Amino acid sequence: MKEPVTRIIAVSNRLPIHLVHGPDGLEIKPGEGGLVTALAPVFRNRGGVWIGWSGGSDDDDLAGLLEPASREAGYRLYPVPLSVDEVCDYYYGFSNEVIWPLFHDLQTRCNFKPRYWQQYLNVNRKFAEITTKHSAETDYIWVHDYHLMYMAKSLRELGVERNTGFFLHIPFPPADIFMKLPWRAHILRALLEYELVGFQTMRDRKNFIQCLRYISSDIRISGRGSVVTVIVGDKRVRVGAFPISIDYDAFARDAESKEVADLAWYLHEALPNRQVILGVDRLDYTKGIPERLEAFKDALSRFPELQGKTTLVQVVVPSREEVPEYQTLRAELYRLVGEINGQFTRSGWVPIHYLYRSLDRSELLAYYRLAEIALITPLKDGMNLVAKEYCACNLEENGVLILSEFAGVAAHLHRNAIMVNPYDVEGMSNAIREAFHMDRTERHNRMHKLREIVHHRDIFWWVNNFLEAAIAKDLRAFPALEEYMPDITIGI
Ligand code: ADQ
Repeated sequence: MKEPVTRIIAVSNRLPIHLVHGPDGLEIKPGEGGLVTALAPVFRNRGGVWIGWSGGSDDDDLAGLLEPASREAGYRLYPVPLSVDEVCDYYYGFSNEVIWPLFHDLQTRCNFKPRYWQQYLNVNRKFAEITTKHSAETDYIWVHDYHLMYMAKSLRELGVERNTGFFLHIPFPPADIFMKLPWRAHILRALLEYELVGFQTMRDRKNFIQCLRYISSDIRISGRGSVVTVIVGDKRVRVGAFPISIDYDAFARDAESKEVADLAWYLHEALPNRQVILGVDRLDYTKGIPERLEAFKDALSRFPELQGKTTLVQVVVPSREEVPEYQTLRAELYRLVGEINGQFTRSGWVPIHYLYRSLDRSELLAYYRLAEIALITPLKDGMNLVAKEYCACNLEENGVLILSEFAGVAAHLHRNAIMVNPYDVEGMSNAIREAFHMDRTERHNRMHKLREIVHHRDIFWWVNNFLEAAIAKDLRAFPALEEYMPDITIGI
């Protein structure tokens, strides 16, 4: 019989920090992205530990820098040092040139280099070794995302006994796409070494189970509902759908603050008598940004009543800028924005406001609050937290959500959003027109229901659901830091 779990250890590719070169050398900033946004409120002050790569080179001296970051974060941070070769082949190579495009159904973008796979195995083993060093048998090891699918198997190979769970933040592809992966059986068998494997949606879970049938005919499934037990030969793993969410109350409360309200008013005053259409994405080819710009262009051409009456504010957060494909995308976006603005701008009206930078929280929330329409059209997305954040911040309940059918979040929000196929430019353009003309009552009814759904299933609901399935405990079982772990330290 195993000891009861007393502490949670999160393991992810990146620590929830961001290293930047400032005038006085390296500085630390809080990280961005879905995983950080999702887990930070959960770990803060609960004695948690987070293990991951700092994002820097293996000889950075991080001890002095991580100390204050750790204090501020409210949980311990243990870095995994990675060499330049490891970053190249495990992170840029296997994770971002193989798994990322394949799992987003874009297999023609994959680069299946054998040396990437070898480095993926090496780095997963390194993560396993560092996790072993900083954990005990009573800890629950919660591994995040596609960079570390092999980690439970690495722990086993090291002969280490730990209770492990895995959550995949991106989609799991259908079998006919997944089976193109040269190392498909290795990945599937590695995932079977976790005690619990979580996906964003039931569709992802179904795809995973379907793939397992390709490697074994001896499969049994027991149980019903969102978490089932899958028995493959002598392996037994629990597999579930856990749609990730946001800290709804924090978003709604902050959106209500005077600072955000004033900023929202000021930003909208600069765009008088116009409906603001908002797009917010990381720079990534899966987010469907060029297709969205084409749709806006099509809408301006076919529905001239939108000219002068709508402004598309497209925010793009720089991401993976060292990768040539992302540089190409960035150039394409500049070209498209220039082309559309060049064609339609007239005195007093510029159709697209393009912001290529990370916004601070108040500014992001102000845009969420002021936008009459949110245009969220990824080609494929594990969940998409921006859609949920927009709803939480839409305090006036007058916003319309236009949403891609291929975002995980569509499973919950499809009834009250306007659903689109992100590959269908004319369909998206029609949706923009429909949103523009939607009357006040319908906007209110739809947004009210959307907000209820997001509120009901927030980030705490998500964590509790995962932990219930993993260790039959919820967050209340992990007391605030002051109660049982008074020293906040950073270990290297
Ligand atoms: P991402 O692909 O990063 O995450 P998403 O879910 O949209 O996608 O999260 C982006 C996060 O970045 C949001 O929380 C948002 O607030 C923040 N952000 C966006 N623009 C910003 C800006 N300009 N300035 C500051 N912050 C900004 C991956 C998967 C998703 C999955 C998440 C969580 O690809 O499908 O939803 O993990 O599991």
